[in-house]
Amino acid sequence: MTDRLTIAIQKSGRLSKESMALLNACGVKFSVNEARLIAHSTSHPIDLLRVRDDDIPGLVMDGVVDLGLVGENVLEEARLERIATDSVAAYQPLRGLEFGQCRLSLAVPRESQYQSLQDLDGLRVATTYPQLLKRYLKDNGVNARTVMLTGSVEVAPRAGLAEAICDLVSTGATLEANGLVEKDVIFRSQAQLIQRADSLSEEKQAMIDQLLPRIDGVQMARE
Ligand code: PRT
Ligand code: ZN
Repeated sequence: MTDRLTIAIQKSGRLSKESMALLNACGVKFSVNEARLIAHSTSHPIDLLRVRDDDIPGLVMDGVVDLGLVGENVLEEARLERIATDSVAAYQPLRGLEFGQCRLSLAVPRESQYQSLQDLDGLRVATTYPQLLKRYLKDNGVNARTVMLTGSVEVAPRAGLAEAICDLVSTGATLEANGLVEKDVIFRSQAQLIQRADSLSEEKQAMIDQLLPRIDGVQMARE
């Protein structure tokens, strides 16, 4: 039996289309059945595992899949969370991919008196990225409380849950629509290709070594 390379990508969301397009452009073809978790490549001994983006770092770090394609924001949050809970947090970064760009920023209501980060002392900040936020606050000596929300972070100030938020921003339209103003950028992100930390079979590693220059070629052609 051939040793099949497994790659985890986001099933449906902002990274899905471009993740599939990148693999396709590298000559790795798939026929995806939307209802299925696994898609077998029709051109290579490669299987795609289509999951929620939040599951991708853990699948790679636990060695359940060989490669993963995920946003650096989700990856770094998961790494910090795993370190905090004494779990295995290692992976090999392979390539920064030129899609999924966004920034994790602190934002406050338009009418807020906010002038500098220190003004958050004693206040509450709502976020989906508690680890990245806590690291930033700690590095800057700010004593704010983190309020963890899994979604709709931008409504937290209006709902009276927090005085500030820390959320992903790309165009800024969501902040604007919710009467919020972006203040500090705490983390810049794009999609990244990662590999599990332990070594793979020669066959699998050879496939990755063949894939990487193709990815570089595709990215160069897009510039
Ligand atoms: O279901 P699953 O868990 O897989 O998906 P998800 O809903 O968690 O993630 P998804 O598909 O929304 O985003 C996947 C990844 O795309 C993120 O982890 C980022 O790496 C990247 N990305 C790039 C973004 C954005 N841009 C982005 N703008 N992720 C989210 N947003 C959201 C943001 O949270 C805010 O609500 O878009 C809104 C802001 O956008 P603007 O343009 O109004 O500023
Ligand atoms: Zn997610």
